[in-house]
Amino acid sequence: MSTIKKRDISILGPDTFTGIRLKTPAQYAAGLPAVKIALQHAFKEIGVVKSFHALSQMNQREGFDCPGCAWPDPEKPSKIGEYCENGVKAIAEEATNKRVDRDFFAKYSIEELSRWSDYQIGKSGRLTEPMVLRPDSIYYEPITWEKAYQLIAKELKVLNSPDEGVFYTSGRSSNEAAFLYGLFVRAFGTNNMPDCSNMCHESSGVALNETLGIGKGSVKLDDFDKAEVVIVIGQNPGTNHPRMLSALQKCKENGGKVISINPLEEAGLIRFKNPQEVKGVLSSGTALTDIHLQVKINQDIALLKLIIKKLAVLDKEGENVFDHRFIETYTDGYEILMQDLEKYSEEELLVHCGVQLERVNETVHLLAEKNKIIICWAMGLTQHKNGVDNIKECVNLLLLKGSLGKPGAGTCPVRGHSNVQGDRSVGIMHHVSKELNETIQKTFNFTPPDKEGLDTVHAIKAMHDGNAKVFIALGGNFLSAASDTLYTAEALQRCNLTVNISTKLNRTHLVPGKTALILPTLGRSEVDMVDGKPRYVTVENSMGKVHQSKGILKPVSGNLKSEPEIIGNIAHTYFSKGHSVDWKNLCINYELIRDKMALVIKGFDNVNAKSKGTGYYLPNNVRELDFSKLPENKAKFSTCSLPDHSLAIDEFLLMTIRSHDQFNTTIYGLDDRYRGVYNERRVVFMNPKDMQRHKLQKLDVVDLVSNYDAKERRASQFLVIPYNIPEGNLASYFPETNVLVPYNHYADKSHTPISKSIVVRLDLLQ
Ligand SMILES: Nc1nc2c(c(=O)[nH]1)N[C@H]1C(S)=C(S)[C@@H](COP(=O)(O)OP(=O)(O)OC[C@H]3O[C@@H](n4cnc5c(=O)[nH]c(N)nc54)[C@H](O)[C@@H]3O)O[C@H]1N2
Ligand SMILES: Nc1nc2c(c(=O)[nH]1)N[C@H]1C(S)=C(S)[C@@H](COP(=O)(O)OP(=O)(O)OC[C@H]3O[C@@H](n4cnc5c(=O)[nH]c(N)nc54)[C@H](O)[C@@H]3O)O[C@H]1N2
Ligand SMILES: [Mo]
Repeated sequence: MSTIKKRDISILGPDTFTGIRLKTPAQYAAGLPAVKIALQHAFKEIGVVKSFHALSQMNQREGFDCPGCAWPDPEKPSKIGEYCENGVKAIAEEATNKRVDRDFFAKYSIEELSRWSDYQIGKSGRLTEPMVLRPDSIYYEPITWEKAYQLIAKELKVLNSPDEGVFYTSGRSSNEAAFLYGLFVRAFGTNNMPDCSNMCHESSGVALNETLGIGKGSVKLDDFDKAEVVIVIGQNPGTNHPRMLSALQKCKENGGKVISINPLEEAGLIRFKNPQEVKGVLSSGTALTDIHLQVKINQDIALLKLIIKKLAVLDKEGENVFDHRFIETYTDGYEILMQDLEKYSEEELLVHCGVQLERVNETVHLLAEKNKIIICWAMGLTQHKNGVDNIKECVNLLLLKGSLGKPGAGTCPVRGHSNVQGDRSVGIMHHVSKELNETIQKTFNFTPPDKEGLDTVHAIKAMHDGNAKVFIALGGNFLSAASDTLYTAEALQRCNLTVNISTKLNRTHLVPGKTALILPTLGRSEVDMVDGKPRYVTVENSMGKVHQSKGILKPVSGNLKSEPEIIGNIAHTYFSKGHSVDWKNLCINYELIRDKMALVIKGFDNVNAKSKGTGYYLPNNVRELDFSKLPENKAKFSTCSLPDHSLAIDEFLLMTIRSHDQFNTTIYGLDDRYRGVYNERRVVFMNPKDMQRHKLQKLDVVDLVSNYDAKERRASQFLVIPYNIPEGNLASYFPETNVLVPYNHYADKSHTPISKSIVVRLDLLQ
């Protein structure tokens, strides 16, 4: 075995402070400050002219889909602009005028770059040409596209089995790119397709599939206009899906109520000043939340059970609270659910969830009278050991109320990345789908593998154990996004080859395998030309609508390739000529890819025509109340246990959340404006009573320490911030705190890391 010189890399980057300033947390979201700050970001990164050019086409019919979150566009996008503060930041980040070119890489070694903060790394600019890092070297050097493809083909060919390859996807890729990638990986011979969804909404997919027969939500955007109640649980839309606030505003204007369930009182859920409206800017805005239930971290099941139990009492008293006709016709398991509830006392549930009884009663009285209810959720529910059950308990409530398959009601898992749902629809998954394999076989004349592949956490272990040796990523920042940063770093470094198809430099590029490649690709906002003609791609939003996206900006470099081209060329080089798929032509002509998607993917028939204009909705059985895919042809009630978090006296539950100035591992800035924290990310939010008990003062410096399976993990140097958060709970930002999350602790069934309920203690630094 050849030995390799160890590179002196900092895995976690600096843990120094940047100069904190604190203000009172905000009492409303958006308004003029949001417009001002958004434009400041854009002007600084891309200049005034390019900013207005880009923003005029973002989320417009002939333009490009925002590369930020997956919230849908209205049927008639606003002419003033259909985007939010964080969408503008996303575009500023992608279209930046700064460049990470060959001179940059000649100047800075990866050892040096690894000592930069994520913020500095991200701000260095866009990647411009393919780069390679050779074994023993600490400098990336230019490489031609052709040589890069050959290098990948060579490393893939020497693997003992296709299962030694890992093919990650992040949810920004188009349907066309993801389809081609999934096809190549299956043709190569493995289902090792971990994707960002494994760390994100996988728990939603599992829970919804098991209970309702589809892993996606059921509501459409205009359901918010008709809803009587919208419950927003475990989600912070003011920061992560700001355009959702307009939907909540409409709901309120039509007489609907909003309930928020969250350990924090997030500004975006308190009040919204809609920057698209004059009155939104000038007036005090719209109050959004009617009832805030300040649940303790991961005690949502206790709270929901308590609400359901109290509703059941009213129902028994003859108040007709549950929709018995719906329950009878469409569901299975009602009696068992009611029996199971008997096991719990109201007092015990109240103590577990930590919510005031008065608030619970208000909620019960509101819900008792309504039957058009939408439940929206995100990472606050999915990233726990019992993430799947959290969502099943939400489904229980909706089923009891008959709140499915009718206007103004249903499930709304609010997706993260702009095309994460589409990537799944077109075949990115580690599970085997017999149906998909059959259509691939029929269309392309090869047999896809029928062995389950590796998801994210198992891919990390396989690389760590030496059972996987080549890592290829279609987007994303695997090292920083995944749990257990130090363990994941070892895993990546043990690979023979790591390949990142990326738009921007990130920490994963700096923690490479023995050899590493960076393949720079076009961003969503850029013109994608072939033979002088622009191409467009398709994406699917959070509500299952497929539509086109066409870039309009000049690419940052003439040496970028589109994602489909890169994948097609890797496949073409790997198979040389001997394969039944015509990779070379397929990757040039997206119409051809879509024609094939139409043959292979359910719901994509005639996608070339149907995706034009405002696009079309994919089939959704819940909207039709068709549960024929499930046993007994019925939707399922579930009995879920209460999570067990018995903490020692010095232990806390930590949730790792996003600040207002980041998109996952991309750090836009150092402010978390709504929570009143400026110019600092190394903070931990703590209840003042806990601070007193632990003799901590504001801005004391602590280490966060987790201890799972007798292994201590440490995130150093965090400033304590007194905050309105339940006792025993802490909050801090990801990715800095990912080092604390053990790779082998994850949600049952979905394997989503437990990033929102990590047991930690605090070490006070003198
Ligand atoms: N600007 C911006 N937009 C984004 C992203 C981004 O980073 N920046 N990321 C995108 C992605 S990939 C995703 S998945 C989404 C993420 O969107 P969110 O899920 O909104 O993101 P988080 O910051 O993880 O927020 C989780 C929320 O859940 C709450 N929470 C935590 N634990 C619990 C709990 O146990 N119970 C309850 N009820 N609440 C809890 C937190 O207080 C917080 O308000 O946003 C997408 N959009
Ligand atoms: N502790 C903790 N960990 C978490 C979470 C948490 O809440 N807490 N959230 C989890 C969630 S919900 C998610 S989704 C994951 C996110 O995991 P990832 O999706 O892997 O991470 P991102 O930070 O979104 O990836 C950013 C990188 O994507 C690349 N990129 C951007 N746009 C494009 C594009 O158009 N094409 C290509 N090819 N590359 C592009 C850029 O190089 C950029 O550096 O993180 C997870 N990790
Ligand atoms: Mo996500």
